[in-house]
Formats: sequence, structure tokens, C-alpha cells
Amino acid sequence: MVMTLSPELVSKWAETLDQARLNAREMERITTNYAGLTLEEAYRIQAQGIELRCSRHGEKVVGYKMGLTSKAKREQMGLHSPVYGVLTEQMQVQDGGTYRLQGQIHPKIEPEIAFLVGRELKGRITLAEALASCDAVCPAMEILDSRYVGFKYFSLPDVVADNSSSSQFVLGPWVRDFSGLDLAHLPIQMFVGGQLAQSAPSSAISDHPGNSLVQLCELLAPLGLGVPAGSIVMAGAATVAVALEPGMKVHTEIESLGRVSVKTA
Ligand code: OOG
Ligand code: MG
Repeated sequence: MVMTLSPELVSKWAETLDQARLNAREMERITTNYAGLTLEEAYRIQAQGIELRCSRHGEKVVGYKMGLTSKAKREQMGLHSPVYGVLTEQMQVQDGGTYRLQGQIHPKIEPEIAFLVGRELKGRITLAEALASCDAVCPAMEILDSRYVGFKYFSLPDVVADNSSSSQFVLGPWVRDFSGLDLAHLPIQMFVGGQLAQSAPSSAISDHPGNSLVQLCELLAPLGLGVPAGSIVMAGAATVAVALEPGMKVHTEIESLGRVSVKTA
């Protein structure tokens, strides 16, 4: 018989991770306790954690984030396949707004591209279908925080259970007419205090950021899920993430798309 994590243990780990997040206290990786954690179980813990945030804290799901979609990120984390996490409305920081480090553990920031899905995406789809279903695209940044000690050397199921290290996200102005843009070849630059900190072409994200939508659908398909119309989808970081400190001003510029910024306090 294949052993799977009981619903009680799924809830227990979701609760432990949520408490670590709420109290900004690092915890040991789940796999130090339960080495057999599978990806499927990890996504169940993730989903349960989102349930908790919605039922207990009144959060509202607004989309998904893809992670580990660039070589730079996979090498930074030592993990080798794409994963997803869930975004809630309460995770969004306004463009130009402030991210408070107090109450966080060891946050980092990374430059991304986000999509606004106009028509439901589900199952096996092509890149062209993914792009045709999007109403808009924008420059974005994700602020990650891991609930695990040291934010490193964890396994894929550990990351997934922790909602793929999500903390908050910031979106620049939506660009609605992007049919004339070659989204695979846009230079992306992230600046800290006006100094260039990271740069990469947009092809660093899944060869084309739209492929992150295709991959997300592939990951959701076995669960019978799709990406609902109206969802925000973050395509994953183009470069490694940079550790945040108080008093930072970070902005990302994507040629032909625009600019997005956030401050830390
Ligand atoms: C996992 C999440 C990765 C991205 O954009 O690649 C991610 C991590 O780095 O902790 O969000
Ligand atoms: Mg990310």
C-alpha cells in the first residue's frame, strides 16, 4: 500500500507553516521530519494553507505565481523544475508602495513579468493559445520569503508546501495592447537605489514568459484545475533574487513594457 499523508497531517503542516509566517519565525523543513514528502502531498499542504488564509484571514485568491522558470533561479536554489504557488489579493503591494520588513523572515526581491488572463486556460495548450487568452501584461516584482531556516537547500516539495516561498508582489501598469511586442526579447533590468542590480532578457523566463502559462496549465491539469478568467499569473523571475534591507528603493524596467517600483521600510 502506498502511504500518503493523512488529511490531519496535511492540516497540521499547513497550520505550522501559517504560524511560522504569521509569527515571522523560521521552522525546520518538513522533509527533516518527514523525508517521504511527495510533490502531490506538498501541493495539498499548499492548498490547505491557502484555504486557511481565506477562511481565517479573509484573503481572496487572485491568481498564481510560477517559480523556478529560469536557469538563474533554478541554479540559485539548486532545484530543477518549475513549481507554482497561489496569489491572494492581500499579497499585493501597490506600485510605488512600501513593503514592511517587520513581520517577515528573510525576504528577497526578483524581477518578473505578469499576465492578466482574460479567458480560462485549462489542460494542454500552446504558447499561442496562452498569449491569445491574455488581456494584458505588465512588469512586476515578486517579494519572496521562505518560512524555512536559512532560505536555502530545501527540496522541491518543501518549497511547494510553503506556497513556493511567496510573500508579496507588485504589478506595474497593465499594457493591454501587447500584440506588437515580442515578449521573448525584452531586456529586463532591476535597480536597487538607482544602481543596476540584476539584468536578463525576458527569454530567461521559460524561453518566453508565455511558456510559464503553458507550464502552469500542465501542473494544474492532473488536479482537474485550470487558470480562471481574471487571474493574475506571475511568470517567474528572470534573474536571481536580491535580499531586502530596510530603506531600499527597488525598481524594474522592462523595455517597451514599463516600470514598477517598491520601497522597503
Ligand atoms: C522558490 C520560488 C521561486 C521564481 O520566480 O523563480 C520563484 C524560491 O526561490 O524560494 O518565485
Ligand atoms: Mg518568483
